[in-house]
Amino acid sequence: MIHEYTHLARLLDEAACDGRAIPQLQENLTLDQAYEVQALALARRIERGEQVSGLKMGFTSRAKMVQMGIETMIFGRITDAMAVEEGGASPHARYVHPRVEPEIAFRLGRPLSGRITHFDAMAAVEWIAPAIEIIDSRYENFKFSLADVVADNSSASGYVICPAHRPDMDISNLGMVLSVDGVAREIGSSAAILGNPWRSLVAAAAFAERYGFVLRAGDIVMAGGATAAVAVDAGARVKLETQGLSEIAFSFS
Ligand code: OOG
Ligand code: MG
Repeated sequence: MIHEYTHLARLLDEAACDGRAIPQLQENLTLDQAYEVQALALARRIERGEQVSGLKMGFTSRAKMVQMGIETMIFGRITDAMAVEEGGASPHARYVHPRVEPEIAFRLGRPLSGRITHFDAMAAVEWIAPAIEIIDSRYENFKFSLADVVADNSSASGYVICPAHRPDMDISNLGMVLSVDGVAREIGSSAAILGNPWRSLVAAAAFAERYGFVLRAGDIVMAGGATAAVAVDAGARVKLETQGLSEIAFSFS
């Protein structure tokens, strides 16, 4: 079995490296087995010199669940190699079929793991920021089962974050407008993220304990898309405006 998971991790990792789609897995993996594949694929990134920079939550909003037909909250791991500079550009050819989504990110000043309260979460955060996540499924046609997407690191692929805001500001219901080439494509609120994005950080800490790792000081936690994700073409400029927070943008080259 372990041998087989290593094989699946290699398939997914190579597809991510090449920006090339693969068929959905035909394996009937359990959720725990899928997270095992995810961890093995992450180990390959680490072997290549990438450093884990945190965690991304998935399916924390109704809009995302409806768009992808999955109702279970999931996570993936992000690395330094996935960071895209705010105002910068990311090569479209690096991805299979990238989509962007509006998120809120937390940067931890202290480690977090296990059953924590909203207040524990707030006390551990150094800064918060608006974030654009670039998701990219390694599966053909962006179609997957729950186990497939978890094995594929929950489509983690890129993220844009910057600049930071104080963690004591109220982020429970901030308007968010995601635009592509100057046209508003998705309009929503941070309240769509589990009713309040802080709940996503609480859930992330529980995942960390459940799957045997710790969210460390310095790690970034992405709370999950507040709206459906938007497919983007090469050359597109993506902008996120979040009420009360700074505007962020980047382009696909
Ligand atoms: C899976 C990742 C979900 C989110 O914010 O909900 C996600 C996908 O939709 O491909 O990143
Ligand atoms: Mg996301």
